[in-house]
Amino acid sequence: MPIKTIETQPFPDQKPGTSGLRKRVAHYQQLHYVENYVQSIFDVLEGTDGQTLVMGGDGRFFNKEAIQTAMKIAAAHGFGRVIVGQNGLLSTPAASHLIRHNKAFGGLVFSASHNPGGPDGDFGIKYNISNGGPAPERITNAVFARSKEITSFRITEEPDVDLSSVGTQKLDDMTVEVVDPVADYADLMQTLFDFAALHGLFASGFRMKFDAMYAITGPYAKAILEGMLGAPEGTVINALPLPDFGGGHPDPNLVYAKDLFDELMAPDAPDFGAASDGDGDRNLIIGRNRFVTPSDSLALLAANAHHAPGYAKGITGIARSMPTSAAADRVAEKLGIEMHETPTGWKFFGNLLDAGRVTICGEESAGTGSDHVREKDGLWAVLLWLNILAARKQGVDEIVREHWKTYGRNYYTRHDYEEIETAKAEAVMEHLRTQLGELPGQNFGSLTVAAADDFSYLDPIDGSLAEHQGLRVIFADGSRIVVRLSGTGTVGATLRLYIERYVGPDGDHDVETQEALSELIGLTSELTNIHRLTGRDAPTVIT
Ligand code: VG1
Ligand code: CO
Repeated sequence: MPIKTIETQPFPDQKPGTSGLRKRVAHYQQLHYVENYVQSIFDVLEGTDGQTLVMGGDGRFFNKEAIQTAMKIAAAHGFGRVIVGQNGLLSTPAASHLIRHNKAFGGLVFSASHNPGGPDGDFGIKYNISNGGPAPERITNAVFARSKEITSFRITEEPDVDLSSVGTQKLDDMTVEVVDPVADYADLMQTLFDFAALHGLFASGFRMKFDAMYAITGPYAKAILEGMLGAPEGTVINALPLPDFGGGHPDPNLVYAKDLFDELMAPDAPDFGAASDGDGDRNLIIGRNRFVTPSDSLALLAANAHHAPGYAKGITGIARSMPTSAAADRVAEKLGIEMHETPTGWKFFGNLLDAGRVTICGEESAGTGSDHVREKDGLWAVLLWLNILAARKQGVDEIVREHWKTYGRNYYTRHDYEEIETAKAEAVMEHLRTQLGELPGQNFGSLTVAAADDFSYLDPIDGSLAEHQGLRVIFADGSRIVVRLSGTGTVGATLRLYIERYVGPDGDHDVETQEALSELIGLTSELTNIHRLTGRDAPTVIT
């Protein structure tokens, strides 16, 4: 079939955010919106002729249509092969693995992650490079620039590819390989974890609940936990991926996974609870009567990774996003390994992982991962936790408490103010930004400001500079307030306030989190003037 060149008008708003280009579905459904964006990505890549691309998404509404369009543009652009998950499905970490495993040129991930799906929900497209990780800003900036001047795209007129069964087909000269989305990923997990020990754990009566939130991790969790590890059927709940995630919000936090939380806090609770997000890269970890904050989870996984065969030799370093609590820093210090503080978003970890400078990375937003892929990985974190529980023969609560007794506890919370008018959100940022210079040295109650700045990051590997990555107020006792604007929302602006206080090994580790942070929370309101400037009297989400 002929390849057609079709004229188009540029869109002004195809600027990728923290993790790809996310917009309302209706926005993506505009004529040529997908075509323009995909063509703009391909236009800035060099040497794509005959190369392999991986494609797959979290199964949300519009996944099927967008993937067909992208394959047709890839064929017209001269790619030699597309590896695509059956029915267009791949979790984000599985996509990352397939890119690496097949030495692909890159990949397209169709997802808006934790954002709601369905016709009124969100959609997203993200380009990943050959290391399996999200494209760095050098590429995303070039894509945005290209999208503002694009005048045509090229597309084959072949009919849609049948993605319903595994096998190889042709789309013009391009080979399309439809693969089982789970198989290679499950193989990778077996190289990292002691599956025999995990099998033994479940055989001994260990009870677990995994909430897949009607999103992509369902098939992965079913196959691995119930299929390979012998967990009883029903361990994985809400396992069938639905285009609208069952009408829910596939964000595994205490608000949207409240039922799971309540179950784990009940008297007859299972031993372990976990959940993942829309595209399978986030994780929520709750032990019986013990919620583990993602920042603590990062520190705990780093401190205990050696219990899993894949990390038995130890880890080389840890990286965390700047707003993530400093709990992991104490582990790195004790292990005598490198610690890196990067801007928010997994794309900043790629260089450090590629260079072997760090093994484990994490973010306060429930993302943890390692050098096995170049994305955060929800199920990986769950399996590492299980491996640690099996090896240490202790419960989550006991392990967390011992950790605090050794390293101290970083009380931590995030307050989100969602969908605020952009101008108002910017006014809050500006209000705090103008005070940064005069804050150091000032006292507020028991707190003294040690430093205040607008975070910037100089990548130690490629020397690139990322500026304006969040406002920080750091206190003499290690407490911190961080304020930044979200880069994944699709409507208005979301302000995130991150609040942290450190209590040493001998301090009180049993205070309720909001209570432990109340002085800092009050001070954050004062310094940002958030209530008056936004007209909101409380956050939308507290995690
Ligand atoms: C949020 C999180 C960030 C995460 C990003 C993508 O970004 O804060 O830590 O990397 O989502 O995760 P932002 O800019 O809204 O704060 V996912 O699971 O949505 O791909
Ligand atoms: Co995600």
